[in-house]
Amino acid sequence: MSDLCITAIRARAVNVPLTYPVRTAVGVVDTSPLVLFDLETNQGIVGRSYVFTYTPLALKPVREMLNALQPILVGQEVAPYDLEQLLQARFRLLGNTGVVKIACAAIDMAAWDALAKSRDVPLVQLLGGMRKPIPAYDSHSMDGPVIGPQRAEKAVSEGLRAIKIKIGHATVREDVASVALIRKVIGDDVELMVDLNQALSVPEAIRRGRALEEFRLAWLEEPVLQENYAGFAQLRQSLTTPIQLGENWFSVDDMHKAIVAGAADLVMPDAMKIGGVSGWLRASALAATYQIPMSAHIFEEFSVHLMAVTPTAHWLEKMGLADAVLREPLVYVDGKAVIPERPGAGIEWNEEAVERFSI
Ligand code: SMN
Ligand code: MG
Repeated sequence: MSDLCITAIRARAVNVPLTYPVRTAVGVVDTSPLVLFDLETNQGIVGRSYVFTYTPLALKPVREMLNALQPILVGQEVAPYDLEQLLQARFRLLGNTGVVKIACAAIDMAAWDALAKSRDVPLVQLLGGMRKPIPAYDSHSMDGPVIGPQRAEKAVSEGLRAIKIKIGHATVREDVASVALIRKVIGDDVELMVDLNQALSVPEAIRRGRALEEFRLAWLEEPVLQENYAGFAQLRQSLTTPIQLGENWFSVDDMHKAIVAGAADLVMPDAMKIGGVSGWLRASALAATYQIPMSAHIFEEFSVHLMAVTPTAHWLEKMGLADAVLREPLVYVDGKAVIPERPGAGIEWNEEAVERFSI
């Protein structure tokens, strides 16, 4: 019987400024809305995680969803598997998706963090892996012809060996111009991915994909609505550039349905939406079964540990959405993320910044 038990939880909502807004084909994410979650235990160990709500409109609902779970969580053992089963059963009628799933993922990540801290080891070690460098790509946006090249040049000068940009402009000409410009800046030895954030119809995605074949892209990410698995499968038949999706799967079941529908050359679950550490581990087993390369979507502080125990690990996404409220943001050397030696995932809040950005 583990003697590590939950004594309290704390959920704080912050709206963090971003050096670069995340400009996507379907909207701009101007700030980084985060709910910071602390899981306090009877041993004085505090599990920490954060969730990203994409829009400040969802900050209070997610924070209140987490706070509402305090009566259920206090007294429970810090056993991530059993906590997940308890919460899944509790929300079976409402549905384990959306705000509920996001809140449960925050709890799962914080529980695994606390468990690793109670063993005084980095999360990767608790999961049976070793600290190793994890290849990362720098994630940019629809940054335009001036900022785009500047960001790309800076990233390459810092050692990144892969860059993602967002496209999905009004015309194929603009998309081609945008990709051509960055390919020219980074050269042929740096990988280039593009993210269309679900903006196109299938016929238009085929047109764009064909127009972009010459640039040897590492992947086309979410070219069409992420639920349109048949459309993804059609794109895979029509194009040679690998098709990537996964950040919007709210369960491993969604991932399995996409794979079975032939939608994915590559997969990139989101550590929050897929269900935290527990959900990620099941997703990584599924990707391994089908031998599909598996990348991470944002949440780099947990994902860096998880990628080290992912059999088909591909790329980590470097985006720094929480850097402003972290005491020690993730470190990257020669284009690879360094898994911290600190116990757990390594997340500690910069309390002055948390205070400053609290809503
Ligand atoms: C993305 C990430 C974070 C906010 C909005 C969009 C994007 C990605 O889909 O894959 O980086
Ligand atoms: Mg994306």
